[in-house]
This record gives sequence, structure tokens and C-alpha cells, in this order.
Amino acid sequence: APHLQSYKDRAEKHTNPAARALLRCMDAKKSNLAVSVDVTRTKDFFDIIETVAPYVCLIKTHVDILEDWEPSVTAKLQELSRMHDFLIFEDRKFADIGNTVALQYSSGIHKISDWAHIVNAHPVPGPSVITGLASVGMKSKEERGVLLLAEMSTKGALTTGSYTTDAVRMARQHREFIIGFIAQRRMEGIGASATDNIADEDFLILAPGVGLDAKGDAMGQQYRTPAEVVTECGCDVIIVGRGIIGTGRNIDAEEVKRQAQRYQSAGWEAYENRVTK
Ligand code: 6AU
Repeated sequence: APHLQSYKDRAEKHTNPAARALLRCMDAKKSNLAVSVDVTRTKDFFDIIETVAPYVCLIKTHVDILEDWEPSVTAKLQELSRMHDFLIFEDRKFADIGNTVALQYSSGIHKISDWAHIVNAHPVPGPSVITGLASVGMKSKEERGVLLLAEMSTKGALTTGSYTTDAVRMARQHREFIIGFIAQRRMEGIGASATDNIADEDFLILAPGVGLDAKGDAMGQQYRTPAEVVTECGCDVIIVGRGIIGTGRNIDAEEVKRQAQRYQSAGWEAYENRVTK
């Protein structure tokens, strides 16, 4: 099972360049931490990224919430990604017909496919959402991969049962481009038929809803600890927003740094407790 193997070994076997780059970075930096930089001002956005950069494998963005976004933002983000060795995940949650998601991915003011190594998509439209994104991402000369949202972290989410199973089946048909899932547990083998070759299946599982102090927020978010998520449930990357950045207002760089270090250690320890030595 992939979650018993080291990130390093998995990096060598993975077929998608973005997945390989992420696993290599995780191994090199000893970090399975993704920080979700959910703030509305560009200055706060970069202050946080520069503070947490040494401790993360991935920076997760919602560029559409930046009130003073301008094209130089994504240029600077790419520069920081190269300088500090982290990948960029734009949490765009595509969920439309193939033609529309291809345009949303490549065009508009944000031109996401130009700078985001990883994006995510809801499987709700069916395989056409993958075909649409692949028509852009698979043509790129850069490392590009997509995560399907197989499960959500919120109370009452509809992403359960056959919805999750069918999401895994969709991913299995596009393993060169779908590198894994936003989910709460491992997904290999789910919904597989006897003819599917699942022996070498390795989906990256990126888990949001991670917190060491709070159990949830006032709007349905639910938190589990890195140990629950990584050691018990086998997820690969912990995605942490407010546990590290606080409310996103009045950013205290020292506190952000302290929390980033704390989550990096907790995530890495949870991983070391799980892999076969
Ligand atoms: O740690 P938080 O609660 O401050 O932030 C969690 C981040 C937010 C959400 O948009 C995102 O993770 N998220 C996602 C993603 C990553 O796709 C899915 C989900 O089910 N729950 C969730 O919180 O930026």
C-alpha cells in the first residue's frame, strides 16, 4: 500500500511530473504541510508565504479572494516557489462542462494554468471536467496535475457513498493527469473491478480540515489532528489555514512562524509513525 512507503520511493514511481515534484519536495524539506493562504490583501498574502515558506511543501491559494490582485502577484508567487522550493496549488474547485473549465483554467485575468502546479475539481460534471482540464494541462510544458474532490471536510457534505466511489473510478481512467484527491482517507482500490490494474495505484491524498486546537468553526468546518489524518487515515498532505494564519487579519509573523513549525513537526511525526521502516 502506497501510504506505507516513503514519499521518496513513491516519487520515483509516480508517472505525473507534478506528483513527482511534490513528493520529492516533501522528502527534501521533511514537510507534508500545505498552508492555505486565505487572506484578501496581497501584502498579507506575501508576508505569510515568506514566513511559512521554509516549512511547507505546498502553498494553497484562492487568488480570486485577493482584492488588490494584479498580474505581478502570480509572477512573484512563482519566483518564491522556485526560490524556497514549494509547489503552488490554486484551490479553484472547477465544476463545469469541459469547454468552460478549460477556459476558466487557461484564461480570464488569472490564467491559472500558467502558474499553478496543482488545481482541484469537483467530479460532479462527470469525466468531461477532466477532459476539459486535461486539454489545457496536458499540453503544458510545465508540471501540471489535478486533484478530484472525493470527500469534503464540512458537516453534512454530499460527497459520500457512491459519489466518492465514482470519483475514484473517474480518476482511475485518467491516472496520468489526476494525481489524487482532496479527501479524508486513502482511496486506492475503491470501486475497482477485477480487470482494473490497481496494484501500482498511488493517489496523493491531500486533507483539509486539520487543526491542533479547534474542533471546527461556526460555518460547518470540521478539524482533525495531523495524527488522525496522516497516521490513522493515511493521508499524505495536511492542509492548514486558520490553524496557522489565524483570522487572516492583523497577521503576527512570529506567531505564524511558530504555528507553521508546530504543524510541520506534527505532520512529519505522524508520517514517520506510519511508514514501514
Ligand atoms: O484550515 P481552514 O479551515 O482555515 O481552511 C481550509 C482550506 C480552505 C478551504 O477552501 C479548503 O481548505 N477545503 C477544501 C479544499 C482544499 O479543496 C476542501 C474541503 O473539503 N474543505 C476545505 O476546507 O481554503
